[in-house]
Amino acid sequence: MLRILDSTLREGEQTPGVCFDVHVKLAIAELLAAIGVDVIEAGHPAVTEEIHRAVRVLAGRGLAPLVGAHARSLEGDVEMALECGVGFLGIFYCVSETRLADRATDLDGAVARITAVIRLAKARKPDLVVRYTPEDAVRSPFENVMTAAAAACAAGADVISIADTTGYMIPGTDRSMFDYITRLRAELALRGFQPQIAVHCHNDRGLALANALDAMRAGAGLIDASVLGLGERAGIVDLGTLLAVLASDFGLAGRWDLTLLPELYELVSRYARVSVPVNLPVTGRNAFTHCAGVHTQAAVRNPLHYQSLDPAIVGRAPEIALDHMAGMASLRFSLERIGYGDLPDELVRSLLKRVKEVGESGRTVDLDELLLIVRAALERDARADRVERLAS
Ligand code: HCA
Ligand code: CU
Repeated sequence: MLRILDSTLREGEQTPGVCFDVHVKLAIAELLAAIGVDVIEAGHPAVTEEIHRAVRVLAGRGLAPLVGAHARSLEGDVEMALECGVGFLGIFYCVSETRLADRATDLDGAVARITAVIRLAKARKPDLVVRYTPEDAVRSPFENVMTAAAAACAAGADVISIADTTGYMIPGTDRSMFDYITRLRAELALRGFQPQIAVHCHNDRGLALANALDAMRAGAGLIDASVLGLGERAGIVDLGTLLAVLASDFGLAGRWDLTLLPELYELVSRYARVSVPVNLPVTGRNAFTHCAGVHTQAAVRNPLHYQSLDPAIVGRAPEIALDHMAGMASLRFSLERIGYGDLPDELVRSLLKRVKEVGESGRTVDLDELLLIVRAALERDARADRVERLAS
């Protein structure tokens, strides 16, 4: 069964300037649990005391998802994570020659360290789910990744995560995540190991989601994501988009409560002080808003003309924007929504002119402002009528 790991509280907190208070982390974790993610990566306890405390609080909360800690391949980090009472532990260590040389070690040294901490963790808590991530796996020599991954499995790791740490992979090329995971699984199986494969895709080239889906197609069973795609540099896979695509296009409708996504995004956006881009798929303000006259005319009849994703899956509805692109259809649609569905054509045309003028100043007219425009026009007409009557 496909599982989702949310890393908003770990990778997401690596966004410059982002730091959530413990009570905010708790609220985020509760929403993630209600949505139905499988693992919440709560933080790296060795980084600060506050993170240590937050991981402990979250792990002790009895949430349905597994609560996980991130740890370097150091006994001290692992001890600290275990102290927090987590059910999931992610350890990482690089395996590329240049990175190993930087650390004054070699592959044997890396393997010794990785296996020692995995054995320690498993000995202390046998039911702990342990993930080993060869950092920057996809740019490291494949044989090194294999050696470290196989050794990690032999030491008791349950999950091997393939990290595209720099967002390097491109579907359909010789840097394909599908090919990578397929080969990794086959070679691990030849050595007698069938761990769960996770994937952690960075978005430096805007391809994180495409690569994650590619990995899934090759049999990866755990996908990392974060709210707003928060994370180092361009971040990772956006959770909302991932879940909406899985629900609507991969037969997983009903698996998650996606109607809670807007609330989750508002919460994270507010406390991360990172706004939700208006054009972010699924949760962005404009994600289901039709604008140009030609589009709205068709969309008013049938939203599917210009929509392939159903907004109802996240509890939203199609919307119509009124700006300089507006046409009679979009205006009539909006007038109906404010109780003025029966105005004569001539008046609607003059309202449209006014709406377009406002639009030209670079604004959209929302329904509240439309009401003001209608009232002003009706008063103007009433005044004109009075003047005419007085004159006759
Ligand atoms: C990091 C790097 C990491 C680790 C992923 C993992 C990456 O911030 O430590 O441990 O699974 O992208 O490689 O996020
Ligand atoms: Cu990362």
